[in-house]
Amino acid sequence: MKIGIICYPSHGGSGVVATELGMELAKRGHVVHFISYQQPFRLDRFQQNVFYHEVEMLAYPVFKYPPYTLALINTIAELVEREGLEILHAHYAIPHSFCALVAREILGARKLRVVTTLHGTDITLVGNDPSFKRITCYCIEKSDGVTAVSESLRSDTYDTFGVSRRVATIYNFINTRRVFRLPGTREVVGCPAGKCRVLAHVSNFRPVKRIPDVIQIFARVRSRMQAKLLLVGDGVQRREAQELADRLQLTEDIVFMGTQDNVVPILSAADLFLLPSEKESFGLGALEAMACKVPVIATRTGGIPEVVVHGETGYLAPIGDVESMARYAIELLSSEEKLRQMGEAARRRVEEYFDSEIIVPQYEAFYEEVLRQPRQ
Ligand code: GMT
Repeated sequence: MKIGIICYPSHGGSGVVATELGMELAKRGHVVHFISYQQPFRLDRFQQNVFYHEVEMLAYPVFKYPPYTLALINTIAELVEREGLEILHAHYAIPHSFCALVAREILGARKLRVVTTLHGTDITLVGNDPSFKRITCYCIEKSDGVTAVSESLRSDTYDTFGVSRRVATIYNFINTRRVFRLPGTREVVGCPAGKCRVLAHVSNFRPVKRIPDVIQIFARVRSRMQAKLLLVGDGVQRREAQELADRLQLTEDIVFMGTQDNVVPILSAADLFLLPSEKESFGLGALEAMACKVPVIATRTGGIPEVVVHGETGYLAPIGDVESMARYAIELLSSEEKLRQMGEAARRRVEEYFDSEIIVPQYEAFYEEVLRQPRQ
């Protein structure tokens, strides 16, 4: 198949999933064209069947807001015509799905099919906002195929938009042959195994991630044992997080690592992963940690319970219940055997349910089904 993938290029779950999917599809012989304003950071362009097209935009003083979406529509339309694309796969409804649909309309391309993957905040925050709700609803109704990354997001989509069309759940995935716990990265962190525990959190530091809760949980753990917290990512809550770390006199023990392209060496140094989010349609960071044999302590929200099994691959607690999450963390970090068992169970769960070998064929089957159906 000839597939166009439209995604965000920056550090964020939807862009990562889109990029990994495109590269896996290319390995399976499909021709994949990525379209974005910047090269997706995980994209390896030196690969057969992989192409990248940057959206070019005229900067003109009359534009108060640069009309990126129009330039994106134009790029998509040109590419569909030039390369004979059969599928446009938009990751994140706003604006990607809408742009794909308009490009198709401009071309009058009868055979072209538009698939939209909903990732989370495009439904629960952005799409739900009155300023985008009608357009998001239109995208869901008019796409030829719609997928959501968890059952929870699928049901949120029905509840929020009252749509009657089919939304398929296709979970996020990891290539477990490439992502696994690396030896020897603990030394880099300066926290010797057996003497000091390492906790990690990876996110975009937005309010939904509840970064202050991450720090409060860590503060309780640190009052009971030698430990370090690795905070990977950047965003609006970073300053607040730094101030809280200073106030709690944890500056020495919390490492702000900033945005990182490759989180595997960092996760490989960790004993425990924290994800106390307010909303989380899936929690790709938790899945990456589990692939590195790191148990997860998270909130019982959105799609997290579909990923993390309470008592088996980690622990779940209500949103904001810092005390319970800290109690679970202390209990787990106090037992080498329990940590090892849960880490192994976490890895097994990723291999059994979320491996690219299981999930990517589901996308291929979905494309084939959509190509067979009459246009929406
Ligand atoms: O919130 C983020 O981390 C970014 C956001 C995105 O679109 O890049 O993540 C959403 O999509 C990820 C990939 O499908 C999911 O793993 C995240 O759970 C989801 N974030 C939220 O629902 C808040």
